[in-house]
Amino acid sequence: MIKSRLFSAVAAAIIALTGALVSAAPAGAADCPSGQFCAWEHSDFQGQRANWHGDDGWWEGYIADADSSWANHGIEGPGIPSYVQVFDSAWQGGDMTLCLAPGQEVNWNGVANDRGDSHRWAMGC
Ligand SMILES: [Ca+2]
Ligand SMILES: [Ca+2]
Repeated sequence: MIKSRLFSAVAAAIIALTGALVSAAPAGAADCPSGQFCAWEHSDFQGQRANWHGDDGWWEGYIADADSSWANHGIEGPGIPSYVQVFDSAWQGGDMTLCLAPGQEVNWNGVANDRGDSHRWAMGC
């Protein structure tokens, strides 16, 4: 009887521990849909988010020149452009302020901060 109660307690502890591990989100993972590029108006993936499947030569007013953190959740595969290049001016003009590798998340970048106006998917940086 005592033995079986002890076993139950150990089993319950293991189940609780496993549950905690499964429910914990990956540290620092930005909330950005799979296959998309996301930009936030504030650092640390805060504030309004913009997200795109494809290229955009003219960002919406709320994110243009307001981008402060970024995440590339693009899909990788043969022949698929999975890097993201961000530009200072519309229609992929001006300086490239930032380039993100597939899966890369940038919670702050002083050079690129509040400068983005357009982006495109590319095969590299
Ligand atoms: Ca900003
Ligand atoms: Ca700009």
